[in-house]
Amino acid sequence: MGQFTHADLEIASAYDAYIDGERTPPAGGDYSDLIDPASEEPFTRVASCTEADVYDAVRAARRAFAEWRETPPDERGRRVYEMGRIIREHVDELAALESLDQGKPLSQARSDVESAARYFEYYAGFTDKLEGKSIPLGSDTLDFTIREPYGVSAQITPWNFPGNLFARGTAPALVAGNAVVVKPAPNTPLSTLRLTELCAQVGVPDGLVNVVPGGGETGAALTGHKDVDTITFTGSVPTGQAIMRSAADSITPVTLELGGKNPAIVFPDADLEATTETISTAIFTNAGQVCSAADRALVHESVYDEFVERIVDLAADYELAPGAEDADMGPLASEEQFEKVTSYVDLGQREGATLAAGGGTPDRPGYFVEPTVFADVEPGMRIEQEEIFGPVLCVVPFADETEALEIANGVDYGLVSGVFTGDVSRAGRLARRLEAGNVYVNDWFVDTQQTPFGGYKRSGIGREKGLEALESYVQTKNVAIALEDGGG
Ligand code: TXE
Repeated sequence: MGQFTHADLEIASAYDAYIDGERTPPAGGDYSDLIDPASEEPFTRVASCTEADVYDAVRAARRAFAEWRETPPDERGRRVYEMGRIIREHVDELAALESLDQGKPLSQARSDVESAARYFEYYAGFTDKLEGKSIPLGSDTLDFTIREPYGVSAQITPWNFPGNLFARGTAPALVAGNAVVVKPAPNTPLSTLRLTELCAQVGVPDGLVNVVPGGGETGAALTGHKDVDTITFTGSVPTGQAIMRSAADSITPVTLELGGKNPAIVFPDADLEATTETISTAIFTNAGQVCSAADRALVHESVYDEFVERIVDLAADYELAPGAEDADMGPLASEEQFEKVTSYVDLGQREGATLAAGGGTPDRPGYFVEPTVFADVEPGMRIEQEEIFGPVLCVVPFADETEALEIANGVDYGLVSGVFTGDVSRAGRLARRLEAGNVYVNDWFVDTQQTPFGGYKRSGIGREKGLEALESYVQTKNVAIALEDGGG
């Protein structure tokens, strides 16, 4: 039997919202086209939810929360673990769905879905370990803390890793005892809808996880809803700011993951062959649409020419094809993203950087952009400062460690960074001084379910993944009990 692919999917003519345990047509009756990014053709339609749908979803989540929070923790843990198991049983289908609307190669989609299952498996064991502590106030008071869920968690997810990021937020939210309403990105809702249906099949209250497909207005209706108790958002800085402003009205806590302009710093004592291979994967995976991509290679001037030569060769080897053909790289996820990335390719040339590889758009339908390398990039150029979110690497020379650090930290973002060197002291020194939530040394994408992930500076607030993520989904209550002197 060959690989399960797009052609094996049964695609419906339209997809509804998923509210209170049921596929639910949108109240306003509106659906929008979903576009296949590899052909630019519409292939189905999906509900455009309005405020009325968001209200129904939040109400259903509120009801489910009342039941879920009273479910014994060990039982909740078993249900969440089951979600991981059922996702693994449907990896082929989920991967094909995500590859279809997002555009990524099938095997990359598969690995993302497996990692989604792992979030449920990883967090499931924590339902009965969210312990409080007792605080000694003296013999006349018994004082202790309880960790309690917030209630309804709103999850606004983007289109680069739709299913994976659904799991990254939903699993810890449920484990902490919350119910969830998800608003997926408008162009990539299919894997989220299917994942939600699967998660509902493991014996949990109806309405525990709901999905309201739609665009920014649907998202704003959700994040501005007075009955939403906590918000988790992954996306752009301006939308993160808008969400934070609206959350300020109701003092709703927010976790924001807002992208980056991540530096990979390469010293002369690094293994250049391994380093260039790692950096090419780190910028070209998922066509560069990764918040933790290696956007900027800062390379010591003594190995600069060799670095550029090697990375240009690697970029030229990438094979581009629709996700179903499972080549190295698929198309970008949308026309908007295609316009954005190609305009930055033009801008880089206008700013005076050297286009050393790629830059073109293959003569075929689909939002394909070649793996692109800009050399001679100077600190302060817009292509060096702004998130392009595509397969575009900027290579910047530096003279010494101090200059490298200055360039690395000289952007508004601070998500991840990397140091490539054979000198462990240098790596340790830089790891302390880099303004980023994650530092990789001689490697990239070394984030797992267990490791906290999030941004310094404008890259965000709070942490996803690891035990730290649970902090976004529990609040602490302190209980002080006056003890009467019983005598005796
Ligand atoms: O982002 P938006 P877009 C960056 C990346 C990309 C750029 C634009 O640079 O090129 O953002 O992408 C929902 N209230 N990242 O336009 O607008 C929206 O429907 C509530 C980095 O997709 O931030 C979608 O579900 N929700 C990134 C989600 O927010 C709103 C991942 C993201 O959309 C809303 C994606 C509103 N007012 C893009 N407006 C990362 N950090 O990995 C929109 N949305």
